[in-house]
Amino acid sequence: MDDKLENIEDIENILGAKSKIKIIRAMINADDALNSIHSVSEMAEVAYSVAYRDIHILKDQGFVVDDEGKYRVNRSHSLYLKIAGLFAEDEEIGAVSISNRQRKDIAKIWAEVANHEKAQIIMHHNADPDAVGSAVALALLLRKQGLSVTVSAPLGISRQGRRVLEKYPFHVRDEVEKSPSLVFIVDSSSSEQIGEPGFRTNPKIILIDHHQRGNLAKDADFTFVDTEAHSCAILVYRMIVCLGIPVVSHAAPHILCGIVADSAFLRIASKDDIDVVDELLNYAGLDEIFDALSVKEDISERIAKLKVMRRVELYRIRDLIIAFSRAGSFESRAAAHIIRMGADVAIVFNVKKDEIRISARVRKYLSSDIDLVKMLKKAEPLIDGSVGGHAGAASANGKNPNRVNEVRKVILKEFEKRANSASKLIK
Ligand SMILES: [Mn+2]
Repeated sequence: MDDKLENIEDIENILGAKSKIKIIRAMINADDALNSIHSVSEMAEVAYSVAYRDIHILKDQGFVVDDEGKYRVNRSHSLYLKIAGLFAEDEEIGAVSISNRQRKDIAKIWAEVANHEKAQIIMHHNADPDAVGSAVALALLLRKQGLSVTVSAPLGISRQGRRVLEKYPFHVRDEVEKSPSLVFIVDSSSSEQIGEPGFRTNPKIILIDHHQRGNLAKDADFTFVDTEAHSCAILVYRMIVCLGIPVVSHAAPHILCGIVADSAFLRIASKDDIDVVDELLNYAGLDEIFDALSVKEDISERIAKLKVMRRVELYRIRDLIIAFSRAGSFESRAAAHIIRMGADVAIVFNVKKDEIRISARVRKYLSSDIDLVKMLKKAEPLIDGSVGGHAGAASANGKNPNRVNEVRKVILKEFEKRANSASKLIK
């Protein structure tokens, strides 16, 4: 056993899958070890030393010694082998580049997954194609690993999301499991977005998301969050590719729907998005995906948008046009619509009896300059709620709907400070 181990197969042959579980656990727990391991041979050395030290434990676990004195175990590839594979690859895996930090996040998540037989996946309110696509692709991935999986949208699915599910059918429930042991939350940053699931158990929570970190990132046991990613679906794709689990051909349409929808039909796609789309187009046609994502606006949505336009109140600060309005529904689409009509910033309030939702958008070229999440955070205490989203498209949900005028003032003040100039109401 003095020979230098050269690859994963060698490690497997000599140590067997069970010891790898221990090795990976040890590696995951020892931050330094994990961060310093860059190559297969380095990993093999760690594996070798752990195995050597723990031979008696390995024997207890059912390992057998063969004629040549090598330790073997009658067990085929396990999930841990997949995790081990994570650290055996170069920086680039397939069409995705992934940092050591992210590999470690994925490894931790999958080491936890291995402790469970069931998983519950939850999407945010009015789930969009990225939430749906991420949840379904993740469900397929977990099922491939032998878990029984429930996907739920407790606060409803958007029309576009429903259309994706019609075209690429997958059973999504309204209700969440009451006693799950493992819960995945996808494409959401704050607990307001998923409602109160009312679990009777205290499940392990895993968050996969691409929004700025909110309270869910703090509360989750494990996170895989990349705020640079344009979609959550591409994060699920990275997991699939990194783990080498053969599910891409089935998950491809759902992942594509998420990437295409969240990149505004590829208009704001990154090179990473394009590379992954290119790869996934081996399994589904782009015309098919565009068709799955195209929904005609229904009459209630068109009326809502037109009413929002009627209620617009405009302010000007230097060359910036800021529009405030109110909507009874579709507030985020209404805000996007106001931007298309010519405003630089649109903030739409949906004021209910004991709840308020705020949706904010900024013109694309300004989003590197204006951070709407930071702006809305100033209003957080006024609405007794929380803010989520991205610099260019953010939203807030709160329990106090009575201080809309103050919220508007606070937001205008922020813009005035920034521009060093006062706002003027445009009549
Ligand atoms: Mn998304």
